[in-house]
Amino acid sequence: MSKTLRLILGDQLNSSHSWFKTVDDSVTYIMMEIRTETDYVNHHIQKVVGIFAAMRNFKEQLLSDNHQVIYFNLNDENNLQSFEANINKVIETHKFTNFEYQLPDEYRVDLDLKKLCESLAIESSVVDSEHFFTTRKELGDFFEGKKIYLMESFYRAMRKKHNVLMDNDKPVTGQWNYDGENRKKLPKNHKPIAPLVFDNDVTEIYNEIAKTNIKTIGTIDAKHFVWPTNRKQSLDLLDFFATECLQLFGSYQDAMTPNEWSLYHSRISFSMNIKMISPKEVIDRCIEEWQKRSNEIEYNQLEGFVRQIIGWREYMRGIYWDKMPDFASMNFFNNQEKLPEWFWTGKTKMNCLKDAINQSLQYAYAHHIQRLMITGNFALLAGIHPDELDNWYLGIYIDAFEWVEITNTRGMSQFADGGIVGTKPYVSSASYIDKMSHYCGSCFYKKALKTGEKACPFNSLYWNFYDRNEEQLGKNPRIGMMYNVWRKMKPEDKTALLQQADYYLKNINEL
Ligand code: FAD
Ligand code: DLZ
Ligand code: SF4
Repeated sequence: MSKTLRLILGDQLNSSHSWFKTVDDSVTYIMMEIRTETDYVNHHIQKVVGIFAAMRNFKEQLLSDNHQVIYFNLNDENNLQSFEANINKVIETHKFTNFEYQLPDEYRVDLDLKKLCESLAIESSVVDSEHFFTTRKELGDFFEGKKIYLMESFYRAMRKKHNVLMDNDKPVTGQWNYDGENRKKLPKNHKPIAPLVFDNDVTEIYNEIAKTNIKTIGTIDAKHFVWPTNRKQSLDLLDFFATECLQLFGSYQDAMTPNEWSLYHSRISFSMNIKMISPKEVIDRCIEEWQKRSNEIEYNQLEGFVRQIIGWREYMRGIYWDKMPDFASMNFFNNQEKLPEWFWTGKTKMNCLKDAINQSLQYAYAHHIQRLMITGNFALLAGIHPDELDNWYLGIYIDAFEWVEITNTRGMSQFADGGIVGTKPYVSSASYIDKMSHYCGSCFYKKALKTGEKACPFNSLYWNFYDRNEEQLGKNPRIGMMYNVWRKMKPEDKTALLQQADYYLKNINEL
């Protein structure tokens, strides 16, 4: 009789997968909490706990649906701590005749599992994870022969192909993209909605991790864990977003303000990335809400959100599979510096960075503009090595998985890919940060000062960045204006800015 073993990874908790449509006595699922996955980077404690909690809940669901499951807890005596070792052992012990797995999202795991299958004496096969709108190859095929991979053209093709917000082959309102309307600062006295958080008691898992020497970062309130750990909570979070946040999502998508960690963002990335819900469910729910309340929810709010999911998210995944493994070592500016120590502690006088880093340590979350225009912006200006940044972003965020982390970090944020993801680097001086946030008013540094003890570091580092990288960027038509300003600046002003930047870079740990 044939006996099949099916692997479910920690980010493959997709209860709608066709694997689970029937209960089959000849099939056993295998899931494992293992050191190769907890240790490939220093993860935030909430990320490890969150994934284990969600994995254990998923296992319970499978069992209650009468599926057979072999589950390795982290500290189980017989846990051999890697996919390969556990699978080999289980196949041998239980005499499985077939091994099956779902396409993993990470290049490293993809290679490992292919290698494992080649070494197995039994039959093996791989199936789709049935989560994304696109296949791994689809974006590469779409842009075949093109040097620039324009997100907007991919996004429009996705809208057409999946008939999202379309009126035959035209966008439903006649306009594809409403990004121009989505860049508002929060009004000074505006109190954003309190985020929906959950109250999961995860002390048992936390204690099990604490018994090991797994290195983690950040803090956790294990009795009241705020992130969704099952499908029901993920759907509740989506519902909360659709009913309470969507109406202001687009407007304040780029806004930042102290001590407000999520504003009108959905915080749905963790649930989606470990596949407790699908991107289709997410956009369908939001479109349904907009259709019900189109007098309250303006179209631009909805379009902005849909674009993030079927545009940016699928685009990043496509870039990942098209450009890996080369992408992981790209370093266009040849940046070599180490991350300042305060990236790990939040102890800096720079208010914007202090807030973004402290909330990341506290919640394992920062929203997009904090990641891009605060931490990412500073790191690029300071010439930090992209490897250091990948480790930081991959570790600290609960939603961080390499396919979407590295493309955002190395690509969008650090321009280390030389312009595959973005057409120009996302850098700014204090003026942009002040335009979009309420950080500068109460900062030790002064946003308007370029030199001197209290000068905002972003100002001199900004010009230093352009000066340092003129060879790589000078001919970029989207940046020409900045170089004109720089070239026209008085030589003594330029020298003062470069000296100030040099001082800050040499004393980066004291900022
Ligand atoms: P919302 O603002 O509510 O947006 C809705 C959804 O759109 C998100 O859940 C996400 O699935 C999708 N989305 C939005 N922007 C992007 C984007 N640029 N790329 C892919 N999907 C997007 N996202 C991750 O999921 N994992 C990561 O590891 C990750 N690392 C990042 C690193 C850097 C340096 C930057 C600049 C961005 C990164 N992002 C990453 C993208 C984005 O910041 C997060 O998806 C978003 O902040 C998640 O919070 P949210 O669910 O509240 O998003
Ligand atoms: C991120 C993570 C962690 C911390 N631990 C595990 C684990 O113990 N077992 C597991 O199956 N998956 C874990 N994951 C998620 C994996 O890293 C993820 O499935 C792969 O990187 C493939 O994307
Ligand atoms: Fe950040 Fe500079 Fe503003 Fe301070 S003054 S909050 S360092 S941008």
